[in-house]
Amino acid sequence: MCDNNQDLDNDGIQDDVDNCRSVANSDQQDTDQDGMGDACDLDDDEDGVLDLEDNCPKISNPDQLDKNSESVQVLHCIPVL
Ligand SMILES: [Ca+2]
Ligand SMILES: [Ca+2]
Ligand SMILES: [Ca+2]
Ligand SMILES: [Ca+2]
Repeated sequence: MCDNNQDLDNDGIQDDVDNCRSVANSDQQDTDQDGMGDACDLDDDEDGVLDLEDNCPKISNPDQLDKNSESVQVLHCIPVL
């Protein structure tokens, strides 16, 4: 792939290797490694629950069981209110 020096979001990562071309995310963090950076991935952990509703946006927990810390789930993540 040619080096086109294009960087739409000015995060220092060129568009052809940027996993979020229109959102600045210089760390390129991609929790679920699906090729879409966390900054523009609506579901960072790929558990099917969108980040906005996911009580553990970076931990795959489709059952969302530890929401009130009363369940036996041992995920220990802080619920997102
Ligand atoms: Ca960029
Ligand atoms: Ca991702
Ligand atoms: Ca999720
Ligand atoms: Ca989750």
